[in-house]
Amino acid sequence: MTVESTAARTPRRSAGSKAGATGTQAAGTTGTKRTTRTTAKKGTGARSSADPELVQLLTPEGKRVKNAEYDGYVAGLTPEDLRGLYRDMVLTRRFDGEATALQRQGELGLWASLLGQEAAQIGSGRALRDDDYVFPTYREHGVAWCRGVDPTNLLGMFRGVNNGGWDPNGNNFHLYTIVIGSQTLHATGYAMGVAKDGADSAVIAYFGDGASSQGDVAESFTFSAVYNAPVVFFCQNNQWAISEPTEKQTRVPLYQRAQGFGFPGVRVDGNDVLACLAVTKWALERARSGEGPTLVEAYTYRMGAHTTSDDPTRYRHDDERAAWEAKDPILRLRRHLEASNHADEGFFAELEAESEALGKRVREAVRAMPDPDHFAIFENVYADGHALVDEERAQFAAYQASFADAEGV
Ligand SMILES: Cc1ncc(C[n+]2csc(CCOP(=O)(O)OP(=O)(O)O)c2C)c(N)n1
Ligand SMILES: [Mg+2]
Repeated sequence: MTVESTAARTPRRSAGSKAGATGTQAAGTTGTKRTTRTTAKKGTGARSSADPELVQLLTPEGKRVKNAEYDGYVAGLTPEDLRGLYRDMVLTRRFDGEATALQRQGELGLWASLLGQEAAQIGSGRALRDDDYVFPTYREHGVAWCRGVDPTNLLGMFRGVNNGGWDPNGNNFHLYTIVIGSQTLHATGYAMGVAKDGADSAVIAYFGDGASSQGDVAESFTFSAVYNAPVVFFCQNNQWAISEPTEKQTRVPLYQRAQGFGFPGVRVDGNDVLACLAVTKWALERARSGEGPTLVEAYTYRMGAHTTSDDPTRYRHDDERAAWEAKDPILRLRRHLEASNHADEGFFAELEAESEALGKRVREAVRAMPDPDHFAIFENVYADGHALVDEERAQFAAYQASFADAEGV
C-alpha cells in the first residue's frame, strides 16, 4: 500500500491540551480530563456485559434524548444541518438500492448493500474533516458519499471494469478493501505517520463485527495503543458476518475489547445518526489532541443480504429483520424533523425527485462504462515482466482466438 501522508496541515497539539473545536464539535469539552472520565466509565465494564451502555441521542420514535457526555457535539446543528444529514442518508439508500437492482439486471457482478447502516456511515462520515483519512471496507458507500467520491465511481470494481475507481488521495478515502480487517493495519501505520508529521489530522478505519476476530485487527489495536496513534476504529456491528452471528465472534460486547488494549471503547446506537456523529467527533477529538486510539462500536443491523450472492433466509429469521426495521435510521430522523417542524412536504418532495435523478444518473453511468482491454489484466503484475505472466497472456490470446475461429465457421 502506498499512501502518501497528505495529512500535515496544522501542527499536532500536545497531549492533554485543550481539544480543538471545529464546527459543531466540542462546546465545553476538554481532552484529557474528559477522556479519563469516559475511559473509566465506558471502558471498565461498570455495567454487566449483558447490559451494555448504548449512546443514543434520538430514539426510534424520533425523540431527542439528553446526554450530558455527547450533547455538546451536536448542540450547534441547525435545522439545515439536520436536513442535510437526512438528505445524505436518503440519497445513499437510493444509490445503494439502484446498485442492487443493477446487479439483478446483470449490469454488476456483485454488490454489497449498506441498507440499514446509513446512520452509522453518514454520522461518522460527517464528523470527519477534509484532511482526515479514511480506510473503508467494501460497504462504506455512505462514507464515500460524505467524502465527495462520486457514487458512480464505486461501481466500476463491482462491474469488473477496474480495480478501484478513484484516487484515494483525491478525497482522503482509500480504495475499498476486501481482505477482511487488513485496512485497520493500513490505518494504524498511516496514523503513526500523521503523528510523526506533527499534524492534527485523524485517521478512521471502518471494519465489521466479523473482522474483529482477525489477527490484523488485534495487531492494529496493539500498535495504535502503544504508539498512541491518532486513529479511530469504527466497527459497524451489523450483527452478522455473512452467516455467522456476532455471538460467534466474541464473548463480550465488542466495544469492551478496547479496554484490554488500553484505550477507550464506546458502544453507540448505530441507527442514530446524531449519536454516531457525536461519538465520532469525540473520538476524533481525542486523536487530534494526542490521546491516541478509540474504538467505536456502532450497534446496527445489515437489513439486506451480505452481498447479492447471499441468501440470508437460509440462516436468519424474518422477525429479526422486522424488529430492526422498527429502528430504521432514516425513519427516526424523519420523525424528528417532522415533529420539530424542521422540514415541510416541499423538502421531502424535492428530495424524492433528487433521489430519482441520482438513480437515473447511476444507471446511465454504469451502462456507459467501457469494457477494459482484455489484456490489461496482465499489465502491471511485475515491473519488468515475468515468464509465467507471458505464458498466461499467450494462453489467454489463444483462448480468445478460438472464438474468432468459431465465428468464422
Ligand atoms: C481475510 C478474509 N477472510 C475471509 C474473507 C471472506 N469474507 C468476506 S466478507 C466476510 C464477513 C465479514 O463480516 P464483517 O466483518 O462483520 O463485515 P460485514 O460484511 O458484515 O459488513 C468474510 C468472512 C475475506 N474477504 N477476507
Ligand atoms: Mg458484520
